[in-house]
Amino acid sequence: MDLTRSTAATISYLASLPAPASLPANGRVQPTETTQFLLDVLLTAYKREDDCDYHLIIDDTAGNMMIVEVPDPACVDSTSLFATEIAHARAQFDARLVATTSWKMPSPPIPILVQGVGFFDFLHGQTGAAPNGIELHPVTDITFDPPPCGDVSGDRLVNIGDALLVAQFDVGLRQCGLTPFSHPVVGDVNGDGACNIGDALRIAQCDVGAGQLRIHLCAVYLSIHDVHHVGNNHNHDDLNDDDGSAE
Ligand SMILES: [Ca+2]
Ligand SMILES: [Ca+2]
Repeated sequence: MDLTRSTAATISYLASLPAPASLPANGRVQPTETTQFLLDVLLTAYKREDDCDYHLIIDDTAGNMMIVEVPDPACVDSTSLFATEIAHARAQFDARLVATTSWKMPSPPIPILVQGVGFFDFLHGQTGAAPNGIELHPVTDITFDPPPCGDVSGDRLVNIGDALLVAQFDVGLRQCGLTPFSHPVVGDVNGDGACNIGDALRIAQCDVGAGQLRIHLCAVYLSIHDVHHVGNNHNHDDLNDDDGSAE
């Protein structure tokens, strides 16, 4: 599987996927368990499990929650496909929070962009589990307090400066991931999987009060040096779509 790509999703979408009739003890069920997803959510609770994984409960503020797991790199085989990403995500978490064997519930919940690989767990009464047992496991990247949708410059303001950066990117004068185009993840404000003049115009419209950005439209991941279409889940809700319709 390609860990440089991820698919923007929502908890409600993932929770709507039918769990496989039987879960293999080893191996991953395609396509969900071989897909890296990106969720724009709130972190509501976390703890360190006995197996040293961090068990995180995430919430979409619409009544849906699910579990994402941040494994312990010490317990991961160095030959694992995910070894580098697991160590990275664990370090990101540890830099911000301290997980212990007691539940901690941040108040208010913390906005996060969390990326990880789909995984259907056996339902055994886990706190925070989705009805179908879907998790992100392992988590491969976690960004706390992500910049607002449209804020590609990272100054937490969405204005004409961001529109100009996106326009410069569109004509090849800027590269994703390089300062000040530091937050390409929030550049695709219309959620079509590309970062281009359409997004620049949308941001400019918002700056003059002629449009509005919906925060979840930005949950399309652009890898550091690449821009690509990352699949779609538009038929499940309109969070990633741009036409405003409830499909
Ligand atoms: Ca900005
Ligand atoms: Ca776009």
